[in-house]
Amino acid sequence: MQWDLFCRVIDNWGDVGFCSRLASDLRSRGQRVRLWVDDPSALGWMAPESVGVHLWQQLMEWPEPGDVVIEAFGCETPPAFVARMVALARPPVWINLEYLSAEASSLRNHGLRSPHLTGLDKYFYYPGWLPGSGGLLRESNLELRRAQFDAQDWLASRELTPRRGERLVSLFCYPNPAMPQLLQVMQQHPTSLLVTAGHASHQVRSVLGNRTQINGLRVNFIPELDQIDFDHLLWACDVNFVRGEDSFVRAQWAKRPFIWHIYPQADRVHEAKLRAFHRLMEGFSCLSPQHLSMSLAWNGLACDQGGFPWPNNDLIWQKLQYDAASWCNLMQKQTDLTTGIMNFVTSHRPAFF
Ligand code: TRH
Repeated sequence: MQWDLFCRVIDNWGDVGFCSRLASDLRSRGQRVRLWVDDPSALGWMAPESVGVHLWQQLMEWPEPGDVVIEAFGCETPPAFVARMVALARPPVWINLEYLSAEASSLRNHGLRSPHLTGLDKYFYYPGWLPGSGGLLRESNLELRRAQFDAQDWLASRELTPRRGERLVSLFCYPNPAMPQLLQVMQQHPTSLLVTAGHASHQVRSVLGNRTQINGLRVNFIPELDQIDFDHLLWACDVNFVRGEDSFVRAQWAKRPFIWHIYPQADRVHEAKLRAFHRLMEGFSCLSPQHLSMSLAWNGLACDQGGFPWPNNDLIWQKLQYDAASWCNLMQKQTDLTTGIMNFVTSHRPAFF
């Protein structure tokens, strides 16, 4: 089938990062995909191999719509394209692919039909963790790739091999007021910190200045990685700080303890989202108190304003590792998003498969 996937870059890298992953996953399953993006610049380093990317401009001649149209994150399909959809004898399946959330409303609204004023139907598709949700992006070969990955080689080739006794931590985040506390506590526990490009490195530099080693903390600034290598980074580290949506999901597939910096929204909407995710993990007995304390502290939601609650005990870290692996194993059993969306399209236009 021919898919048209629309993506507007609101900010940061997640919108286009997620869409490009979805497009290539669909392609790997034999689908044809046109990815329409208003700002594809980040793909240059994030997904240099990506094909079928088209610049979405204000005024343009649209081709005939394909069999499926997806507007990612409510980005409104361009009206001129919708007009072409309406004119087709057999209009495409039209999907509004929403943000990921563990809130109950996502599960309730998943798959709902929304009649559009043109007479077409649009369907809400909500990614998620539970059966009955739209699933999470997970390529069919992901587990095999991860199993075959040699972390020691990968780290050595980048001169990032940790020293004996060091905990290897990756850091990807938004501007975060808890940064000084985190860097402070890491000085007390042997840590090799791999800081990603962008906000994380700007902040670490502003706290530490030119220093890259203070007491037990060693810092390496790493360049922008493509998405394949970003996975490698997450698989190689003992603990991953991630943010937004896409890196958050990738960290869950890494089977390593992760701390999520949720995208901050007005009126603390993000707090409800974060707590809903905590409840979900708790429901599967995969959330230890230490994970919860770190998550709340990192997201500015802890009542205790003391130091960062970094566990200082190896047994606790073993438990965090066990939880992360159990969580991944459980979630891997769920239907992935690409399969889910293809099934969804099948059931809404049965004649196509
Ligand atoms: O960049 P993000 O914050 O993106 C999004 C958007 O801001 C979006 O508008 C918002 O609604 C959403 O967050 C919640 O975080 P995310 O989603 O983790 O996307 C980051 C992408 O960048 C992800 O695809 C991984 C990729 N990446 C690399 O490929 N290489 C790198 O070196 C780094 C640091 C990231």
